[in-house]
Amino acid sequence: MTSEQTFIAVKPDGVQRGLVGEIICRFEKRGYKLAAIKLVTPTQEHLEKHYEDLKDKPFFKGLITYMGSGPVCAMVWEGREAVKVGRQLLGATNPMASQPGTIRGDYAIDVGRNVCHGSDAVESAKKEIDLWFKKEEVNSWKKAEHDWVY
Ligand code: RTP
Repeated sequence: MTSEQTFIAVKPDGVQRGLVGEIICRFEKRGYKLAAIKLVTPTQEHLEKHYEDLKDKPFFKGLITYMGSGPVCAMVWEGREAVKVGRQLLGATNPMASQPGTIRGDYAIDVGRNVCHGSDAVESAKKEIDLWFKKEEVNSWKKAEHDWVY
């Protein structure tokens, strides 16, 4: 089985609204493995790097200000087709077009406050993981074969 990693972030509005647990739950229940997690308030410089592809968009400045307005829960999730399925779990960028049952389709109505971010390709996932995490913060672990519950 080919396994890959994706970068998923709960944006400041998602953290403020107490949706971190719900979002973790959806990835865990789908069968993905949490490889890294931290709460961080990103600097403007960091966000400009993260969103450098969007620097000419009219919403860029507002996006950077909003993303730096409070803590973001940054995560790395691992498993089969994690990038593609991660985007499916999140739903469409514009929540008005997101299907019910997706995170944005269940919890958002505004494209500028769409609760979460997910890498859009394997290559961008690698770049984003390198930007947000130090190597030693990303855990490589196997699900144990022991019974942990007696
Ligand atoms: P994300 O990076 O957050 O996962 O979003 P995405 O790939 O689905 O979409 P992208 O085009 O990269 O846009 C990044 C974020 O910018 C905000 N946005 N605002 N018209 C607007 O006001 C507008 N369009 C995009 C959204 O928060 C989007 O997630």
